[in-house]
Amino acid sequence: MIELARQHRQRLFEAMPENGMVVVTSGAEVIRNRDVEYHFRPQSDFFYLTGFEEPEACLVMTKRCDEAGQTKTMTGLFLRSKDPEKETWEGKRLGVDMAPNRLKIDQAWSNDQFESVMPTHMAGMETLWFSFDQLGHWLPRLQPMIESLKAQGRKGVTAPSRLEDLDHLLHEHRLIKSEAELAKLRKAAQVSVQGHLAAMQSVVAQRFEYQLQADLEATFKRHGAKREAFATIVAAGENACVLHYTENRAPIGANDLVLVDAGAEFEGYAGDITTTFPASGRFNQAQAQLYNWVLKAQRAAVDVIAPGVSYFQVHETARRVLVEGLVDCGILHGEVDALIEAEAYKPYFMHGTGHWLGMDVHDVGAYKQDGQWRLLEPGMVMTVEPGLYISSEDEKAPSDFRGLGIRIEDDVAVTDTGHEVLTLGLPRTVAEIEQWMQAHGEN
Ligand SMILES: [Mn+2]
Repeated sequence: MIELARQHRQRLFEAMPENGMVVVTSGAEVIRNRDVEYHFRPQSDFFYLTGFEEPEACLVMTKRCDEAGQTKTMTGLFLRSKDPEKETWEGKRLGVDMAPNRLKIDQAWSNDQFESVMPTHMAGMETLWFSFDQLGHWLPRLQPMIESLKAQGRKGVTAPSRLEDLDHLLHEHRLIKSEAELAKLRKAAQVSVQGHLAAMQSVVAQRFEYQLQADLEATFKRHGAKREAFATIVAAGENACVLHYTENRAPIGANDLVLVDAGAEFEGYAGDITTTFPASGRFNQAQAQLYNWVLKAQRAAVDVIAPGVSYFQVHETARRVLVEGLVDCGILHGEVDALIEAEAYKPYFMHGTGHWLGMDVHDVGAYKQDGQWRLLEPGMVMTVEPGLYISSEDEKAPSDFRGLGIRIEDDVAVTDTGHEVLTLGLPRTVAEIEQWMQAHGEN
């Protein structure tokens, strides 16, 4: 990741105007309760540009045009100092001396030098770039430095005159994945596949949702994933109608479908898969009928993914098939176009068909440009995850469908000629799932 991060900085330097300074923080540890911290995970922008995982570190990049008209770049890092006592308790720190060599950067300073070192690098800069998601973090730190540089105006010192949101620049880079990044995403996807197979294998009626979660997450770890990419959802029966259900405490009913939405994080990159399968290993008639429509929608949406296709077309394709399915199941009545126009499907399909995927599970990058849904380009990676959710209290829906929640999700990369599904290897059709569960399941 260190070399990859160096390439990412190189690309950012090329895109930055001269006399600009970028600052990016890794973030701080957060207390969970009393003296226990949440497991630390650096901000994705920081990890993308450094490959460094310690908290309380700050990357500084400057691109300066010197008196001779030469462009000079500098990459520096503020980080925690070595501290033998703290390291005994909390783990090793890289430290200032080792950082330049190890991280392939020009300079490193300890965090307590921030106030003294920053102004010398900030002097003469025109633009300061940082994430406007962190205005509250940066403004109080940078304001006194800008003021003190301005106060030295008579000595010829100049202070930055512009603040820019780094997100606009950097997130466009992060949206387009390099071959090395795609390799990590493929690995995250394939580890995620293994986890889902483990959950599917271990489902038995009366087990608890969290027991499937345990099998799935253990499999992620066994394959080298450091953590989950987001909170695992294991939702049995009508719990599947709660889109971000993470409680995972309920027992699984004998006739339930189980919806699992989970992904592994591998070397900073996320997988994101949803599977839906019957606890008994057999779909009943209504479950199979609804499942087949969601699968048809999902496959139709994946099929349209190619360079030049509008992001929205993926959603539109899935939505049309889902509405056809809702009519076929007797849940909606009327003509498909009119039902789409009236958004009659919204109670049953209330989310988008996917999102960008990368270091963040809901990855960065604009979905629209100049008010238009953007066109897909090679190197973009997205999820495709249509679903149908029929509330158990929906008295208009035929009773067999009530309480069913079904979503099917794969991770798809846009290639030069079309697309590549990164999450292959799961049984997906009704027949494939039933056969697989009969062969491998604990039922
Ligand atoms: Mn997703």
